[in-house]
Amino acid sequence: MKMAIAIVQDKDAGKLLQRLTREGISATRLSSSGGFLRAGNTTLLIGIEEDQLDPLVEIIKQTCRRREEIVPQIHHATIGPADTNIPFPLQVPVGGATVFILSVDRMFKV
Ligand code: 2BA
Repeated sequence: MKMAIAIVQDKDAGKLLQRLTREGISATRLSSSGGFLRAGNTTLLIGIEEDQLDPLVEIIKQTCRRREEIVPQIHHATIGPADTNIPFPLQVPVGGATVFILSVDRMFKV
């Protein structure tokens, strides 16, 4: 058995979970946030048999989109008549999904 940890954008999480449920793939949804943007995202824990991995990857590819996020930055300018803080936007690509696949030694339910 494998454990897929998929970090996806909140905007894609609903559609992805819907597809997984339809395909009979169980997942647990965790609210998370990225260390860089400090914005909310969704982490899915997906316990899955190895032969289901390829269909899982295909579903993730079909449902998670790459987007550009605009992050406001403050630039501290020291030129000009006085020190000035000038806001300027930084464009950061996010997604489609960051996925880790781990081997599971044992899984049980009681
Ligand atoms: P964040 O950490 O908020 O990162 C959002 C996006 O910012 C990243 O998109 C990447 O394009 C950019 N970014 C991240 N760290 C950067 C840095 N040090 N310098 C410049 N740009 C940086 P993605 O790569 O698509 O990542 C989306 C989210 O997936 C991340 O949100 C984080 O929550 C997670 N993630 C990505 N790589 C990871 C890793 N190696 N381990 C754990 N979580 C990861």
